[in-house]
Amino acid sequence: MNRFELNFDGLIGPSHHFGGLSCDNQASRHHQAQISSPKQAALQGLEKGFTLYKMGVPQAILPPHHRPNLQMLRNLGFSGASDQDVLDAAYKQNSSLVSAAFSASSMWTANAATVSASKDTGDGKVHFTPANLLNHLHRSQEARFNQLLFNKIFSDPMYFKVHDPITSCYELRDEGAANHTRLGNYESCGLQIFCHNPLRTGRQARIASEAICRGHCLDFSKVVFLEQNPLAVQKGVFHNDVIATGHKNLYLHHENAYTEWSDESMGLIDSFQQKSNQSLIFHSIKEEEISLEDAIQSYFFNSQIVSTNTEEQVLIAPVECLRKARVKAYIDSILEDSTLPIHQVIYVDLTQSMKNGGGPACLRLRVVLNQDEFNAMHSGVLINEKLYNDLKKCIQRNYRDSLTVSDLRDPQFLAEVKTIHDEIDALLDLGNNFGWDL
Ligand code: SUG
Repeated sequence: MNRFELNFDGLIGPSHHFGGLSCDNQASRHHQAQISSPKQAALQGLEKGFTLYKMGVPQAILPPHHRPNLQMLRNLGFSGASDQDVLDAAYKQNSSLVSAAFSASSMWTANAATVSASKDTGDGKVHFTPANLLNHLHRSQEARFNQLLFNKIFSDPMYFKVHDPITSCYELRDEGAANHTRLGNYESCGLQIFCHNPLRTGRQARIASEAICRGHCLDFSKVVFLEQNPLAVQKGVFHNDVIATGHKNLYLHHENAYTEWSDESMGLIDSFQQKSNQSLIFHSIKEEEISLEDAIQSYFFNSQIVSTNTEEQVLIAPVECLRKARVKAYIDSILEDSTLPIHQVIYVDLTQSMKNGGGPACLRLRVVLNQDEFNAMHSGVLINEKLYNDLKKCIQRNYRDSLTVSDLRDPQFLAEVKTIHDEIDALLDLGNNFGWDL
């Protein structure tokens, strides 16, 4: 049965703003306190998903998590007779806590979970482990809602296994698929690449990835662990998908992305290729071709590589790549290079998400499914022309054109976002009052 990759894009929520909440993420830091446009952000993200859908790439949507997270603020000791009182009390003390409670960061679904295809798992099920995202307060609140969503969308235990997030402690920090790439065709067991950062400030710990591999019953002889290069991390590579991208048999990465490729890793890659009779392309891009700085500023490596319905491979790159002459020239050279399978490039405008450090690949979670698995999942989240039009109308009608951190205290805004979340959940057919009692 033919398997395919279904991309889940995170719909950008109505409270998208520039909170400066991720200190290790240059873009988040640089755009702190600027005026955002939630409407533009959500339309840009939706347009990207619909563009791929029209090219024959299966696409689905994950809803924005409900904000504000008042439970988190109450847990931090803020109280009041009304929800607005709680927000006001928190804002008076520390506005960044209110910013975190309103964060729309669930849009970056590459961090929602690690997903394993049923061809790769010991029990033949598709496995999901929601990421604990414990490195930053605003992101740590995503784990439970993600688990609820996966349980709802992939509810049939015959095909799917949704795990609890890995225990939330610093040694086990996990940021999901942004640090995991599956290589190989979809009809046999793939090769898994997991990347980690041993520094205390790093977002992914190797032992968390190992725990996920055990939970997903992956074959360790087909798992490669790569350590992020501290130099790259220091320059702003906080997730692996900022410095490498892969699809099927191709892995593009910067020459300075990792500390070293150990003999063990090389041996596993060789043995995978021999045993599976597949050749993988590990394409290393040199510093003089694209510098680390240009890679980070353009987010070239955060491009998605997708297969269309004609089996063509297309690079979905952020428009920021057009502004760096060397990056643009490199992309042109990829299209000319007959040893690489990419035939086309499409530049997408995701400026609003990019200003918080999220490019095309950050906004999507890949799930490889066969037809039976696809038939068993919740179909309300699948993009089609009608859902696209309905979501677009909802965004155009309800989302604000501009938003600042101080707008988050507006009592009108509190009522506004609740209505929008309910409307989106209804469009995705998630059921009455979905997730509000979490
Ligand atoms: O975790 N930015 C996100 C960006 C995540 C990008 N994801 C991947 N590379 N897969 C982060 O740093 C900024 C939010 C703010 O500052 O308001 C933020 O959370």
